[in-house]
Amino acid sequence: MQTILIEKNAGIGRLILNRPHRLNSFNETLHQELASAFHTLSQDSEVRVIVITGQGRGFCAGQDLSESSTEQGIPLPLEGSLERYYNPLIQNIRHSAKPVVAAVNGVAAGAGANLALACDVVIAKYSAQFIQSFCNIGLVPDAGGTWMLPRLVGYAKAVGLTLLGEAIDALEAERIGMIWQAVADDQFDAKVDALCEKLAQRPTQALAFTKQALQRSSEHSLAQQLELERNLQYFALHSYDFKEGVQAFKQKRPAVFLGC
Ligand code: T3D
Repeated sequence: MQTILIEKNAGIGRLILNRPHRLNSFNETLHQELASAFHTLSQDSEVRVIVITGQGRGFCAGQDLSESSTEQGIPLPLEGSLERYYNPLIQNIRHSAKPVVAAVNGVAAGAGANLALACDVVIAKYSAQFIQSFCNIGLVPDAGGTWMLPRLVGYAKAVGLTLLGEAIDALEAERIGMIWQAVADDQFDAKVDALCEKLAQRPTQALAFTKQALQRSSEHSLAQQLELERNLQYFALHSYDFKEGVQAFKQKRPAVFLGC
């Protein structure tokens, strides 16, 4: 792979966007390689958590604006890039049976910001910034931003962020509920590792059901949601990890979950 580094260790699959000279913005190759690498880690039974992060000082600056120009220098929309790349990627992250962590090491702009927000847990360096920069170049937020933002931060903040296109830092993003946690730059790597190690040892199947339940809740009535919880719990109650969890509780020892 030219634009993605893949690391795998102790149940953690790490995808590192690797175009640091362009702040890891998406060109055709990165789109293709990220889709393929995400699929590979999703299918790998040894991987129980997937982490997406960036190489260098940026997380991801959205679509690469330098590569999509006509001879006249007018930006050419990547024909079909939403259908071909962004939309399936966001769906695959949301529906992944594994927890997906965005480790936001630096600026996340445009579709790069919304890539992070599509992940289940977002942890960011204090120095990282989130920018809904679409309006700064005459575009509409995409990659799921208009769906996720109002759900995360409410309409007032979502509309302010997307109409003004201003940067907010990680502490502010945490304060308004847009991300899970902001951490000091010098503690970032250790905190990301600790978070991922913990997630990799959780009951993976129950976590997948939990994601499913939370994501369906906004389109459900209470009655529908109660029924969904009951159905998912039926499967969880028959899992190895439930038996192990209860046994470990009774024996006063830490549970060793296998994710099944
Ligand atoms: O159909 C479709 O394709 C539609 C899909 C759209 C999806 C989108 O994501 S649209 C939004 C695209 N992204 C942006 O508009 C963000 C553009 N970048 C910026 O606004 C700024 O670079 C940042 C705020 C992200 C960071 O600013 P700063 O000052 O920290 O860094 P910089 O100096 O601007 O950037 C460093 C380098 O990265 C620079 O290259 P250079 O001058 O050192 O050779 C810059 O040109 C390059 N870079 C940054 N973002 C992009 C980029 N190159 C190409 N595309 C970028 N998006």
